[in-house]
Amino acid sequence: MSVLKLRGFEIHKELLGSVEQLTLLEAVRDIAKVAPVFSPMTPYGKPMSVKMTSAGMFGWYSDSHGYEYRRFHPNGMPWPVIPAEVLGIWEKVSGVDRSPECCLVNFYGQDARMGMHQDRDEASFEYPVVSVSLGDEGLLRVGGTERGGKTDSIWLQSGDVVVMGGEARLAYHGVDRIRFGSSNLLPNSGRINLTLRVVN
Ligand SMILES: O=C(O)CCC(=O)C(=O)O
Ligand SMILES: [Mn+2]
Repeated sequence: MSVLKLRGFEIHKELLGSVEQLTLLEAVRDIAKVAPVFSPMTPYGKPMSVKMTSAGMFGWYSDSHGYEYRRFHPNGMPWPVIPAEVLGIWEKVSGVDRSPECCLVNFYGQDARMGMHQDRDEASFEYPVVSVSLGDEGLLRVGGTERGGKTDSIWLQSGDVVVMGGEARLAYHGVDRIRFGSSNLLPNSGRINLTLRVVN
């Protein structure tokens, strides 16, 4: 376990051991049973390559009208609660005394990627976003607060946790690609990323 800093992004390498990763994976499967993953539409009219669902009071949602947090899954059900194991990670690394209200679950298949963006649909940016990686390695690209500036990249492995707070809270970031099949955690490969957010 070690902590790296990259442009204000705090990367806790190997924070989660293999047993913790398996426990989290089970918890994610339980979330997806109640709140199945779906491909949100971007405001540009193309479905995202990453499949998503959420846990918590709010779930992140996107369609042709834009991005927003919603209280209900598209199937009309409230989102399941954020698993205790996930809240434990937040308590360990977030450095704040408020609980997250959204755990966004991203699933990356072989060709999925996430374009450079800022996380700015939350009411306050004083709370960090905490990101947990499970499964295949993903190439995280991080920049500054202006679109199109200089960037750096780092491979995230299963069990790595990234805290995006302070100067990094509004920094551009994205996932260029994954190394499909690089981890044995998911039987059919792929990458899962959880992001924890204080929404209101
Ligand atoms: O998958 C990742 O590592 C980052 C995900 C992300 O930036 C997001 O969900 O907003
Ligand atoms: Mn993000």
